[in-house]
Amino acid sequence: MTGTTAVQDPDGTWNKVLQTQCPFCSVQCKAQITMETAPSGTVSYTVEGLPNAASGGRLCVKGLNAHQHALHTERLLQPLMRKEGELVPATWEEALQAIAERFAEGAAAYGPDSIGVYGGGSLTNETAYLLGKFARVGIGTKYIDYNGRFCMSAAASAGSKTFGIDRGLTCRLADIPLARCIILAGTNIAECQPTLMPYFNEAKEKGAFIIVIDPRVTATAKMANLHLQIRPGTDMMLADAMLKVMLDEGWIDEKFIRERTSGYEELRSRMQTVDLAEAALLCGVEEELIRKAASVYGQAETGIIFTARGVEQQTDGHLAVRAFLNLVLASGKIGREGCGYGAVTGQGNGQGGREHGQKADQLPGYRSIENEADRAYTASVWGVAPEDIPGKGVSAYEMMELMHQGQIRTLFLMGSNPIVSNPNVNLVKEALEKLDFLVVADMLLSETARLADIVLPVTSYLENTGTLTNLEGRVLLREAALPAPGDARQDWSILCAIAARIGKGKLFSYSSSEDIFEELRMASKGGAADYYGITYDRLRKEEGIYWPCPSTDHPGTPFMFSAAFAHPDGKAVFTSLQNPVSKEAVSEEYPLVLTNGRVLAHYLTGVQTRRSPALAARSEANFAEIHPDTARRYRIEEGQWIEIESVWGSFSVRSRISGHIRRDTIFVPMHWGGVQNVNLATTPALDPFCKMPGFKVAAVRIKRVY
Ligand SMILES: Nc1nc2c(c(=O)[nH]1)N[C@H]1C(S)=C(S)[C@@H](COP(=O)(O)OP(=O)(O)OC[C@H]3O[C@@H](n4cnc5c(=O)[nH]c(N)nc54)[C@H](O)[C@@H]3O)O[C@H]1N2
Ligand SMILES: Nc1nc2c(c(=O)[nH]1)N[C@H]1C(S)=C(S)[C@@H](COP(=O)(O)OP(=O)(O)OC[C@H]3O[C@@H](n4cnc5c(=O)[nH]c(N)nc54)[C@H](O)[C@@H]3O)O[C@H]1N2
Ligand code: SF4
Ligand SMILES: [Mo]
Repeated sequence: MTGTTAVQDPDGTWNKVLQTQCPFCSVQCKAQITMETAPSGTVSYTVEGLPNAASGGRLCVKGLNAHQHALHTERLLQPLMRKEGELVPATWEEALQAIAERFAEGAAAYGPDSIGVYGGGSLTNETAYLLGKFARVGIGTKYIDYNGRFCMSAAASAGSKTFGIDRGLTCRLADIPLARCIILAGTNIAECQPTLMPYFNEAKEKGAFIIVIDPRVTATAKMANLHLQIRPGTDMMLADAMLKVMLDEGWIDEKFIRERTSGYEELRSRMQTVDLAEAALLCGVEEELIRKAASVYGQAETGIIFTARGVEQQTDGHLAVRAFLNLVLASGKIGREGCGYGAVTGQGNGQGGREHGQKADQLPGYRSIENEADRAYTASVWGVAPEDIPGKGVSAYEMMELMHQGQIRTLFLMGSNPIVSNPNVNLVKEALEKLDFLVVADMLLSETARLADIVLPVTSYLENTGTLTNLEGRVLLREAALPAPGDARQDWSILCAIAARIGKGKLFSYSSSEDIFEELRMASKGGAADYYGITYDRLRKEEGIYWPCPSTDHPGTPFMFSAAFAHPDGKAVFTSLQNPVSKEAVSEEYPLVLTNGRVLAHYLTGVQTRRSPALAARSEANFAEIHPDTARRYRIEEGQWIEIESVWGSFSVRSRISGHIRRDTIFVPMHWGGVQNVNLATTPALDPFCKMPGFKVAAVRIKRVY
């Protein structure tokens, strides 16, 4: 029944089979939900995976229970407006009118740049595209950015600089079992993309050597042949040390370096300054193990390196990824079967969400807002003058700083919960509270929505149609399976309705998400992320198409760089840069390193998964993973409340004592807000190249709470 929306049977019961796609991580597994109404009137839901190229029909526990939040009684069914301090139900008419008036007042008093727009990587390509257009030529503000800044910016910028294009996986998932050596650096695939595990298990069965780099013995590390239990924040040094060994031993591909890369000589001379023993000491990993990793990867015939947020959410995230890409290039392990690099994308549309204009400096199709030709092309598609498109804005966290300083006074937020997910939450909370006017579009009352002046109810994954691009770069169509509940509306239609009220209706007159996609195709045509050849009809028939896809008879591009890289000279670029920013260092006062991440059953700030009873039951509350020796030193017992404090702030969670973590490190999941929010203690320092916050390293002290 793909393509149609289920409706209730005439007798008021539901007996339907819905075809959909999991709303959570970047694998984007396809699923089928069977709804059956019992004689008592209770509707039951049975969820199964549907065959698809990425997950092969598998679903993880989140996918199996995703419908529970979408069908939750707390779903927002009508707009809410703040009256006398309380959020109370309102009509769309009232809400839209108030938004139009307040936007107009704000723009008249302080200029359009006093209005900020903040998006997310869960939004469909159509909505992400439209949100960028809405900010630039609907409102006329330069201030738009999105939560992918915290997720993809280090790897995306590293891929663009190195290869000339940013697509998460340069090869196919099917190349994983063909690799003889796999490096998983700061990625916990077993919990974060669980349905991909069979690819790695198959590789292992075929004799691949798997190296995991993580401060913890994660479920992913358990499958490793070699686990480098690194001190958080030192990945760049580790990759450099591996490269040093590879150069010294001659485990490099000189022909590949000569023909397909540039920048090698500078890198070679910088490598002379790398001291292996010193690097081993700083990384907290034995020198012998670094040599072993370099020897296996350097000498393997094929190999793939994956990085994710452990390496990337650092103040040197951009260069740390590039240090791993130096290894890929030096050994010539890219552009051929069983080889490549993968930045393991996070959110459902983490890949597509970073291509079509939600980023502060970006226009659709990965065009640049600072390039004259790109501006002129986008303007021609939008039917505006190039000078009507504002210049580049600032990154997500910097927008919070501008709110705090009173420069951004109104915020339109769609698809994010920044009061939990930004670093240095104490400042972010103050920033959001200082706003003159906050509008939040969400399906549930998130922690941030609770602060809003207006909350707009949106459709969930079960009820909206649009495309999402998974971690492979494969564009997938997810069609609405149920009608919108109550007065909830599609994200894109909300943007059109506001645009109409602020006098920009002509630029936003779409009747369906397909209509928007047709414009996106044109807007991306000829850009780095070229979707021109992709149509809804093709997506229905072909079950997904890899971009770039420049014409309707082009098959799409599953595998990249076999002949050339995307820079004008066709070469990939080594880096020999050093980061000017130093990391938060431990001291006598703050002696431990706090890092953070995810658990299997929850998704991001938990707004959705904490409302799913089956998922909430698996992980009820937040915790701090702490080594038994460290716990003993602070007289902390299992399950005890502890306070964790950095110079930025403190939070409280229960202890979970485990020998699976380094003695100098504490790990806390990011899925909880309020007093349990790890971001109360994370640093606002940003990577100078990509503005990624240094989430994964904070110097802290801990104490038991009596
Ligand atoms: N279950 C679940 N799955 C998810 C999500 C979720 O919230 N829950 N979110 C999705 C999203 S948006 C994203 S971005 C991805 C994230 O996917 P991942 O990046 O895999 O997830 P994290 O747990 O943040 O970090 C990965 C690992 O990095 C380690 N780490 C911490 N500091 C360092 C360090 O300095 N160096 C190294 N090498 N490792 C370090 C952590 O111990 C952790 O095991 O997952 C996606 N999938
Ligand atoms: N300390 C620490 N902080 C982190 C991270 C970390 O590893 N450590 N990871 C960072 C990363 S990688 C990410 S991706 C961010 C994510 O952090 P957030 O941007 O806060 O992401 P979510 O928790 O998914 O919040 C999404 C909100 O949008 C709503 N939503 C979901 N789908 C839709 C939709 O289609 N339309 C609309 N309008 N709303 C929708 C949800 O109900 C939810 O309230 O967190 C970052 N913060
Ligand atoms: S969370 Fe990811 S791996 Fe799990 S079912 Fe959803 S898309 Fe698949
Ligand atoms: Mo993410």
